[in-house]
Amino acid sequence: MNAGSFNIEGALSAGTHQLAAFQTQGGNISSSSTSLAITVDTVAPATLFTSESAGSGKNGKLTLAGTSEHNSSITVWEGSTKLGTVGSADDGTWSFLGGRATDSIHVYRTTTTDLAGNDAIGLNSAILGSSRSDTIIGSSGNDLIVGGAGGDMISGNGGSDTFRYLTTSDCRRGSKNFDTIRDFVEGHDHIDFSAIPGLSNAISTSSTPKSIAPHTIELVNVGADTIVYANASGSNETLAHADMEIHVLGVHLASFDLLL
Ligand SMILES: [Ca+2]
Ligand SMILES: [Ca+2]
Repeated sequence: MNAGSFNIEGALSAGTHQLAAFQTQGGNISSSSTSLAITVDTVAPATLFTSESAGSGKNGKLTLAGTSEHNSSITVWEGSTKLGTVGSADDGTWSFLGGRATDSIHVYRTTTTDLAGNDAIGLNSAILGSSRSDTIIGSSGNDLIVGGAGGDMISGNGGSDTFRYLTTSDCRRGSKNFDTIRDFVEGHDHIDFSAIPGLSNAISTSSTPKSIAPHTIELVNVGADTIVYANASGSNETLAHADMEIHVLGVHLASFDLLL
């Protein structure tokens, strides 16, 4: 130490550290300096898509939203095209507003840099179907998949996938209108109805109901498959007037497979 300055070099582990200095001279110990807080962040940011929408109408804009580490910089990509960069808030949430998405299948990913400069690829991709009947095959990783309107044929293709519905018109009742999910894996995958108001209850049954109670999803076992019917209205609906129909192949769904 000289001229009132000193240097100490050492490695700090990840986390928050409070540093304080004391001076010892001739057996006397000074009082503590003001403490200095240092946060060492060696953890890569974990960014997730939690919602996506192409907007409504011809002027609808792409909206992607999710969670990450707080105050990070999130870049949204479609293939090798950078769509833009957005910052996450103090609570880690973020929302990206893009231009109009063409009426075709889109696949979005993120890369993130946190405040400490750690870089990471996002934990899932966001796949957005067109307004027509699409065949959508997810990545081998985790996907958030919105088929949109039309009777879509959807495969999650491994990973933990979320099949998300934004409105009841994403999968209407009847042939050519309903969606088919081909490879649902219980414990990994979920069907997410949380964006649709009025769906608060799910029941399993092995016989096709004549009518569906208000605000209710019926999970009907048919052979090895489940047919999902939904009534988002406040009154009983006959099966022919169900608001939604989804066929989930090769599995009997339970209420814990759904996000309401
Ligand atoms: Ca579609
Ligand atoms: Ca997947």
